Amino acid sequence: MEIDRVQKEIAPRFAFEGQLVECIPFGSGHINDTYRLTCQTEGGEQHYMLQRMNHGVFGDLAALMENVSGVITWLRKKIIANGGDEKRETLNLVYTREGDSFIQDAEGEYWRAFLLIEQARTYDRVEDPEIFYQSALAFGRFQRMLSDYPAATLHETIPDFHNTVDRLSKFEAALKADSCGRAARVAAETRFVLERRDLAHALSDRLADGSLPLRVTHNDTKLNNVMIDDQTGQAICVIDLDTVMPGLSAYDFGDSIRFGANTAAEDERDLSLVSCNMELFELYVKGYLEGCAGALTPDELDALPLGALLMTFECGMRFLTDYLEGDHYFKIHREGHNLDRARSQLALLADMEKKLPLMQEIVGRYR
Ligand code: GN1
Ligand code: MG
Repeated sequence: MEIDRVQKEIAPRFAFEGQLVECIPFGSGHINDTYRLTCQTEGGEQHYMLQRMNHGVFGDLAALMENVSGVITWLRKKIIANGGDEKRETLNLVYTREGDSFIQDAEGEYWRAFLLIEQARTYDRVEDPEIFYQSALAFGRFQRMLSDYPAATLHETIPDFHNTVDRLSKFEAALKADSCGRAARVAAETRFVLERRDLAHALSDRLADGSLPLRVTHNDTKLNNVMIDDQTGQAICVIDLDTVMPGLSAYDFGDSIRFGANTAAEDERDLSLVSCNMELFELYVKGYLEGCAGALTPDELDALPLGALLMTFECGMRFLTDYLEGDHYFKIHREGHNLDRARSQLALLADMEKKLPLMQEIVGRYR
């Protein structure tokens, strides 16, 4: 059994303290598989996160781990200089007994480990608006702390990750190939996507003409990629650094809105429940701009609402593409899961299109 193998073959290769006493599946990501380990030490218990990295999604895991350790080292220095707690305010890698940042096991799979941040958790839904505001502060601060990071040293872990124009071409290719015979089932969604070709260009063109600057961005700013302290309710740490790459601030802002300001879950089947909550939108604008503390240009501020539309559009296309290709990218938990996710994202986009002028007015109020 997998857990048995993790305990006997994988965990012993990492420099964990104490005696391993428990190993349980952990987290809700769509890409990697995570286990929570408990080790009994002399001083009590120490928890770790042991993660199998998805080699199908990330082509060059050595490059990815170079990014991750580079960013962590950078954040640690800044946190220490600010008098913060570097064990809680950033992820910390646990190296292997040989001093490497990851291993390959006998079955060819790749693993890495982090200290688990104690007395904190992630949220899959905005249970309390304050949590969403806290996540906005955290992603804004993250943007600011990495604003002077040597971006040229970062590897592109997934090329064209937020190139929406390229995502559209990939969708069209999947549609044409129709490898699973599912295209006929998504005629309405296909029409909706293809009517929005121009939208796909909205940010890429502005990056190309130089009006929006390339920044170091997180690129997967879902609410559940921020740890919230159980006691204080404050955001303490941004996690899931696998897609930190050069990108647009509007991507990071937009992906947070897509996930957190949605009145429904990402995979909601009842589309009447799906909409963009404008109070949450406003709260996120406030927190994100506070966290960025003046780091964004006027053109970037103008582009934030479009970021929300684009990230939602892109994610909808990605889920639909994966459905057409047989669900090999995003983990699914039920039949048609990627189609449900795609429909829900496209419904959210339709709602956001109506609210774009209001979004622009709100950003205007906080700039
Ligand atoms: C994936 O790994 P996770 O669940 O945080 C995906 C994101 C998508 C997201 C949709 C590397 O993120 O790009 O927006 O699912 N990550 C990757 O929920 O593709
Ligand atoms: Mg994640």
